[in-house]
Amino acid sequence: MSLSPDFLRDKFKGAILGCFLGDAFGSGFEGMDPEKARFHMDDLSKKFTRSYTDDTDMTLALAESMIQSGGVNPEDISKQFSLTCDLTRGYAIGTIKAILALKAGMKWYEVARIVFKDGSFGNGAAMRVSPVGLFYHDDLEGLRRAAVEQANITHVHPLGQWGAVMQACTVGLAVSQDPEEPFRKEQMVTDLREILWGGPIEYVKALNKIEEMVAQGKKFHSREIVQHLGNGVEAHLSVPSACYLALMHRPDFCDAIRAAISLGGDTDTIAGMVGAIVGAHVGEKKLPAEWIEQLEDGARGLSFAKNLADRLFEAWWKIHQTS
Ligand code: AR6
Ligand code: MG
Repeated sequence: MSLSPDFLRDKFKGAILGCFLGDAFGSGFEGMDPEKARFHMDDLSKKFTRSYTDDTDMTLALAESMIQSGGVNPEDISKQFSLTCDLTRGYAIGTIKAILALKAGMKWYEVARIVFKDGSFGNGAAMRVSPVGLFYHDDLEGLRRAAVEQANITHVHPLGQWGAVMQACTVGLAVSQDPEEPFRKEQMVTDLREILWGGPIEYVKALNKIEEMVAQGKKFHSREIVQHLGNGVEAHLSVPSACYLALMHRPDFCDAIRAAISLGGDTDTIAGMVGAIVGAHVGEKKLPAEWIEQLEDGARGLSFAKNLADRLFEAWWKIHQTS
């Protein structure tokens, strides 16, 4: 498969804006149960300015660092986190404490066990990882390494690390696919299984379940998806759900985000991860314009995010043109 540079650029923008959209549209539903989330689904058609939360905040910071470093460099990412992360945007305690410690001058490899001695298994390292999926989409081994390296700053627990690997890999596979060509969900599951080989049993079990659900061919009810794959802040109880939903609902972006929100629970993060995957698949041009125009702008808002995605593509292209 060979995609034109213009289409790849569009896919980079699709993933970053897809994450922004899922996060901003999903954040009003956080903590609801699936019934309540579905009951409030009409809120998605109301028009107002939609703000982003920590999911987008960290994604942008990671992308910015990767542009400067030409890839993942934990020391530089940490500097970027301490410089630009806005801790008023819905961050959870493990990541807040880690970033506060970075701001206070601690080294990047010293902060990940401040709150949880065995490290965090939250989905914070997965929710921000789409720039890694984009940048390493043509090198899945490099992608796995980079996903873990960026996770290690805040999430050294294997479940937190491998959740980042699974999400980055799904984004990477989505970038590589031409949406005009037939989409083989089963192949995607096989590729994920390969990259997650050697990881925690929780992800193997989740992939088995996804495979079983995909084979049944039907769209499962949100309550059943929650029961089988989860809707929590834990990486292993949210990343598999996001991957499954993106697989089942692409290429319809709005449909995929609605399905993510209807799970309830960690709606902003699950919708953000779904948005990044589907956006990477279809590209920016296929994202809903009437949703994009509601996104917060300003210093680090919509225009900034678009420009950043463009620059991330340029950084990737620079390396690939000369190699
Ligand atoms: N032991 C017990 N509970 C844990 C552990 C552990 N080792 N690790 C995580 N948790 P955190 P994040 C639970 O705080 O991953 C935002 O809303 C614990 O309840 O490391 O960045 C985002 O939008 C902990 O507070 O932060 C995402 O939804 C929680 O998991 C989410 O938070 C999250 O882990 C990202 O959170
Ligand atoms: Mg969240």
